[in-house]
Amino acid sequence: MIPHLHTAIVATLVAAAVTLPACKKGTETPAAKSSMNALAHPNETYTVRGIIETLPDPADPRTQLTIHHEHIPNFKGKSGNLHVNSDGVTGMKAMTMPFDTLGPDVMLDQFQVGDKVEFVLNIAREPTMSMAIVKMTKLPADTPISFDNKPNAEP
Ligand SMILES: [Cu+2]
Repeated sequence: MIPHLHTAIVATLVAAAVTLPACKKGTETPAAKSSMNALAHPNETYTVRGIIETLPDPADPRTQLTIHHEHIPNFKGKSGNLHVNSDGVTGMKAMTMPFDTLGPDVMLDQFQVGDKVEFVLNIAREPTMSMAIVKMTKLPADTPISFDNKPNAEP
């Protein structure tokens, strides 16, 4: 066996041994497995505020929940280290993004487009980066929401 290939296989087996036993074994695709990890075995959890931009239309499977979220200054990247953008801003900048994995406690029929919300975002990095919203609450309409990024935020 090629030595470095052997090392890679051993590393994979070790990683599998570390990450698999706590989770249900099944026939999920890697993406589904990863989403399950975001729900049940997150590496990180962030509390984030934002404004709902779109909600899924049950009649159109292409539609989804998207939220314009505030800056998440302590967001970690795929490596598990604090993400630093090319301009030096840390974390995940304010942006609009889709969220297609929701925990059972998130009832989208309780929300409308334009609602200000606070949500709990779980992140899993194994086997691939994935995220899930596990809790979401509506904020009062006069809650200040800012999409400014904080250049010198303490993570
Ligand atoms: Cu984002």
